[in-house]
Parts: sequence; structure tokens; C-alpha cells
Amino acid sequence: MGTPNGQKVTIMLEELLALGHQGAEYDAHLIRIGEGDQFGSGFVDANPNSKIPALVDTTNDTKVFESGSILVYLADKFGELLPTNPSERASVMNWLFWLHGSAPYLGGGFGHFYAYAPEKFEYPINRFSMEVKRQMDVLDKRLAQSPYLGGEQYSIADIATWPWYGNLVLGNLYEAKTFLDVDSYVHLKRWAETLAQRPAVQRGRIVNKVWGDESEQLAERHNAADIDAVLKS
Ligand SMILES: N[C@@H](CCC(=O)N[C@@H](CS)C(=O)NCC(=O)O)C(=O)O
Repeated sequence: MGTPNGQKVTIMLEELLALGHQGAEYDAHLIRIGEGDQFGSGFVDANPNSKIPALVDTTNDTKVFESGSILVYLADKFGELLPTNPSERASVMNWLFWLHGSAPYLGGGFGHFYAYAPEKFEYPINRFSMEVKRQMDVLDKRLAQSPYLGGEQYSIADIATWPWYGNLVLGNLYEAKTFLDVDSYVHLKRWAETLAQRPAVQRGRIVNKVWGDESEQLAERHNAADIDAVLKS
């Protein structure tokens, strides 16, 4: 499903295809988490934790779950978007792990209580708003120093982070732009807008998305033409 965690993987695959890796050609099957598809035996076989995304590499029968693990697997397999130099690799890994520790406060914390909870509970909304603003400040300060999270080069750290904090500051997540004063994080906003211009981001972000604007919806992707048809319409 094309939630931020799902978008990480489809953006990564589209980046690999854009770099010329035909081996990154993929089938994106829709798992409707609202209808419980993630608990079916077929999906559980790929991810025992019953959460999207999950990847099955049919060339070697490797099953990969946890979106961060999928990004590292694909980066290693194709030798792209994750430096091999230990120092540069550590910088990318720092931000990749930062994202996977931080985003649950944005999604499961702020997003849940601000947008989805049946009642507006003031305490958790305040608590998680403060934390998300703190996190945006951390990203903003980092992106004041370098164009990308890992440093000078676009990497899987950016691919992991854009679907959450990029979508948030661009107004694609929770309609909280004004509430969180996202425009004050100018370096984060510049980064989010720059990444949004990348063709692979524009392609990957619509895959397995079945809500929102119709011009941004694609239930399943089985070849490049599936995305082309939506983006041309
Ligand atoms: N840490 C996991 C989180 C995955 C996750 O939370 N997936 C959500 C959608 S964004 C899900 O499948 N939820 C369904 C459920 O909890 O039943 C990852 O990064 O892959």
C-alpha cells in the first residue's frame, strides 16, 4: 500500500530503474491494510510482522521486510545510493536509522492523535506536536549544512525520509502545514521541494495509492507503462 513506508520502496525501485538497472523491474501488489490483507498467509510468509512493505526477490528467493532493510538490500544488490566508503556510509546509516527511530512519533504518534483518533485528546496532540517540531528542527539544521541527509550525495537516507517529512512539509500528510508551521523549516522545505522534482519520486509515490486525487492513484504496478498512463492523464 502506498503509505509513506510503502513509498520508500517504490521510489527506490524507480530510482534504480532510472539509473538503468533493468533488474529492478518489479510487480507492486496492493495490500489493503484497512481490509486485513497483511494478515493473510501469503503475506505473512514474506513478513512475519504483518506490516507493509515486504519484498520478495524472485531471482534468489530472498524475502525482505522492514522498509529500512529493503532499502539497504536493494542498495547493496545494485551498488547504488549507499556509499561503500565507511565514513560516507556511516553518515547515510546515521540518518537512515534516525528516520526509523523517529518516524513512528510522526505517524503512530502525531498522525494518529491529530488526524485519526476518534476524539481530540489535547495531551498527546501537544506531546507529539512538540516532538515532531523538534525532529523537523533536527532535519532543518542538518540540511542547512549539506544538500542531502548523508552529505553531498542523494542516498537511501533521503529516500527513506522524504515520504514522511517531505510529504509533511509539502502538505501531503495530515493537513498540518499551518498547525506545525512547517514553512519555518526553510532548509527542510528546500530539500523536500528538490526531491519532489525527481522523476523517480513522482513515479514511486503514486504506486499502490488508492486514495486522494485520482491523478495520483495507481492500485498496482506491473510495468513502467502503468505509471506512465496515470502521469499522462
Ligand atoms: N517499521 C516498519 C513499519 C511498517 C508499518 O508500520 N506499516 C504499516 C503501514 S505504514 C502497516 O502495515 N500497518 C498495518 C498494521 O499495523 O496492521 C517498516 O519500516 O517497514
